[in-house]
Amino acid sequence: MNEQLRSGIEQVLLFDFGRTIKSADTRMLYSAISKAAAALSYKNAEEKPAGKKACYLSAEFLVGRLIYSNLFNLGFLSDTEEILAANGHSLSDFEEIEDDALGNGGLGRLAACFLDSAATHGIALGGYGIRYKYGLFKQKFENGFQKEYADDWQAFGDPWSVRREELSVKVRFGDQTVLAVPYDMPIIGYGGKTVNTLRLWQSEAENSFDFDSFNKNKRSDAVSERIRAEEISATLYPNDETDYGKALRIKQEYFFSSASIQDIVREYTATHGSDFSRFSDLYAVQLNDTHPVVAIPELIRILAEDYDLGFDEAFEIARKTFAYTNHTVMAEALEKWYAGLFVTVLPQIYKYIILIDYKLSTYLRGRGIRGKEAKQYALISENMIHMARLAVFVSHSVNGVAEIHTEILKNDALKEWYALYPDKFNNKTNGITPRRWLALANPALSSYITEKIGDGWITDLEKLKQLEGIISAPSEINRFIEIKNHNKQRLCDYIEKMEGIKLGSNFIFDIQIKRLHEYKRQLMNAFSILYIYFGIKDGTIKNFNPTAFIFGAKAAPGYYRAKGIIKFINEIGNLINSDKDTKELMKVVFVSNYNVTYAEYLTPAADISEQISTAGTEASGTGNMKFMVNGAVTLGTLDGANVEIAEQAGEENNYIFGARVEDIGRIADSYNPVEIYENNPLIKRVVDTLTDGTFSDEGTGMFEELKASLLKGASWHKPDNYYILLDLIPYCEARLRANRDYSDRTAFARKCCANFINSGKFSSDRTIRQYAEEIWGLTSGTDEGN
Ligand code: 26W
Repeated sequence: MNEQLRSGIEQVLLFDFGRTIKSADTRMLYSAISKAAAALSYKNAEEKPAGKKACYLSAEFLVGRLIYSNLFNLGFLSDTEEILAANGHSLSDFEEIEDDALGNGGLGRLAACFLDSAATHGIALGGYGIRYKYGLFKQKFENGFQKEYADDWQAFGDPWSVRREELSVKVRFGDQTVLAVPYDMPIIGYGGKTVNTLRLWQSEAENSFDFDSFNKNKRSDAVSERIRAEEISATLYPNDETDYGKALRIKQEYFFSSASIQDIVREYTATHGSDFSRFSDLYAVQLNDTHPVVAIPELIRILAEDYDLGFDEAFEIARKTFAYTNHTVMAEALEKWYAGLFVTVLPQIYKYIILIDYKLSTYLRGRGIRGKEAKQYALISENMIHMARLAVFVSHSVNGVAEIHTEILKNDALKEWYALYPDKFNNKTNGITPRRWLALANPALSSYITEKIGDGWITDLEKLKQLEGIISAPSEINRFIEIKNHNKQRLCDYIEKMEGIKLGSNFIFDIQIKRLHEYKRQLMNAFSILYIYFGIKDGTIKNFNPTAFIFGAKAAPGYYRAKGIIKFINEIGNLINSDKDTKELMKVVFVSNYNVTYAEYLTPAADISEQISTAGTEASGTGNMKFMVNGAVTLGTLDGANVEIAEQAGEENNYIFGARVEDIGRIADSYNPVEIYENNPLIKRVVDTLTDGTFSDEGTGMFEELKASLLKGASWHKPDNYYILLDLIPYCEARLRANRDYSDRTAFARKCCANFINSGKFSSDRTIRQYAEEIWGLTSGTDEGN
C-alpha cells in the first residue's frame, strides 16, 4: 500500500471534512485524493533546470476530467484503487465528476495535449488562460432540438488548483480596473518527474463592496463593481461567429493576455532588474490563434511605459519573443475588431497598435510596396483592426497545424505575408497525447500492446511500429477483433446509461464527433444515411452490414443552421430507428452533451472515423488522430491531417473520396448545385426530405432554410458553398465500399491495425518537441519520459 498517499488522503479528509476514508462520500474523496496527489506531485517532482521557458497563451484549455489522468501519470491508479477498495469505495465512483470544459473544441484540447506532452518530456512549458466560471454549455435534446444549460464545472470544487492570491495583478481598461487572481493547476508529466503549471486567471473587483454606497442605502451600487468585474471571466464564448458581446470578448482577451505578460515580466525582472537584453533568451511566448494577440502591444507598452525602453527596442524584443499559430482559414474566425469599439475598451493599447502600424508602413515603403498593395497588409484598415496581421508582423514564427493547412496559409490565406517573410512560415502538424487517448481511454488495447512490446510506447509512440510483424498472424488479428468488440460493448453500456438507447455491439460503429459546423458537413453524413436507408427499402442496396451511425456535436447557441442540422439528424434517427424493415440493419444515434469524457468512450469503439470536411477547410483535425490511434479506418476527404494519416497508414487502408483542394479551386466559379440536384433523382430525393413532409421541424422553418442554403445560397454565400452535393455520391460509394469490405472481418481488422500501428507521428510528444526545438529554442530537460 502507498502509505504516503493514504496518510495524505486521511489528513485532508480529517482537516476539511472531519471524516475518515470509510465515512467520506464521493465528493469528499474526490477532493481529498486530488489534494493529496497534487501535494505529492509537487513534493516528488525534480527541481526545474534553469534556462529558457515557453509560455502557451490560450483562451481555451479543454482538459477534461483530471482525476484519472493525473493519478495515471503519477503511477497512483492502482494504489488509489487499493486504498478505496479497502474502505468500501471504488475508483469508478469518480465517473460522476464533471469534465473541466474550458474550451470549445480542437484548439482547446490541443492546448491540453501539449501541456501533457511537455511535462512528460521535461520541457519547461507553462499554460496561461482564463478561469471561466462556466465552461462550454451542457447540451440536452428536447424534442430533437438542442437546449443549452450552464456548465457548473466547479460543483465538486476544484481540488487540483491552488489560489495564488499573492500573485494577483491589476488589469486596466478604459473605464474599469480589475484584479486578475491566478489559480495554478499542476500539469503532471507521465512518471511524475516534471510538474509544470497551468495558470488560469480569474477576474475580481478591487473593491468587492463599496461601503460608501451601502451606507447611503444604494444597495445595488455597492455590489455593481463586483458584478462588472466578475463578468469578464464568467463564461467561455462558444461562438465561432464574432458578432456577439464584442466588447466583453475584447476585455476577456486583454484580461488574460495582460495578466500573463505582467506575470512573465515580474518573474524576469525579479532576477534581471530592468535590463531586458536577455528577455527573449529566457522567454518564448506562443500565441494560440489570434485570441491572445493583444499580448504583443501589451508587452511593448509595459517595456516602454514601465521600464523606459524606446519603442523600437521594445518592438524588437516582442518580435523575438512571440510566435503565432493559426488554426483556421475560415474568414469568419480570423479576428477583426472595430477600431472605434477597441479604442474605447483599450485606449492605452490602441495607441501602440497605431505605432506598430506606422512601423509596418515604413517597412513596406522600404521594400517598395505602396498604395493598394500596401493596403492589404495594414493592421488598421477600413476601421477594422486585423489581429492575424498584427501577429504575423510582430512575431518570429507563424505556423499552420497540418502540412496542407500550412501550404494554404502560404499560398492563399496569408500569401502576401509569405512573400514578405518566407522564413517565418513553418508547419507543426498537430498531435494528441497517447496517455489520455490510448493508455487511459483504451485499457484493453493498451494492455495488449504492452504485453507484446513492453510499455515504452507510452512515451514513444513510434514504437507501435514494432507490432508490424507480430500482429499480422491470424490469431493476433482475432485478438484485436475481440478488443474492438469489448470496447463496443463498453460504449453500448455507456450510451444506454446516458441516452437510454440500446445498441448492439455486433454492428459496425461509424462515428462522427466534432463541433457542429457546416464545413464539417454533418449534413452530408445525414443525407448519406438517408440514401442508404432508401436504398435498403427499395432493394437496390443488398447485403448491408448492420451499422450504428453515431454523432456527437455541440452547435454554437447562435448558429441557427447548425441547430437545424441537429434537429434534422434527430428526426432521421426517429424514422430509421423505429422502422421495422431496417431496425436490424441501421441505427442512428446523436449522443447528448458530447465532451472529452464521451470521446474517451467513443474513439476506442469505432470501426469507421468520419472526417468529411470540404477539402481546404479543416486546418488539421485531431479527432481523426484519436480514432487512428485506437484502430479505426478513416472515411474522409484529403483535408487537414487526413492527408498525413492516409500517407502514414497507406491509402489502401483508409477510404478517401471526394474533391481535392485543387479540384474545388478549379470549379468554384462554375459550380452549380441546382443542376446536380435536378439531374440526380437519388440526390433530389434525400434533399427533398427536408421539405416534403418526411420530417417535421415543428414549424420553425429550419429545414426549409437548410435546403435554401444548398440550392439558393444566402446574402453572404453562394449555394452549397461547402460542396455537399458535389461530394455526396462519391461519399456514399466510399461508405458502401467500407461496408462491403467489413464482410471480411479479418481483412477489415488488418486495415484497422495498419492505422494504429502507424499512428506514431500523431503523438503530441513529437509535435511539442518540434515547437520546443524549432520555434522556442528549448531543449527538453529529460529526453525520456521516465
Ligand atoms: C471567435 C473565436 C473562436 C473561433 C473559433 C474560438 C474558437 C474557435 C474554434 C473552436 C477553433 C478551433 O477549435 N479550431 C480547430 O483547431 C484544431 C487544433 O489546431 C484543429 O485541429 C481544427 O482543424 C480546428 O478547427
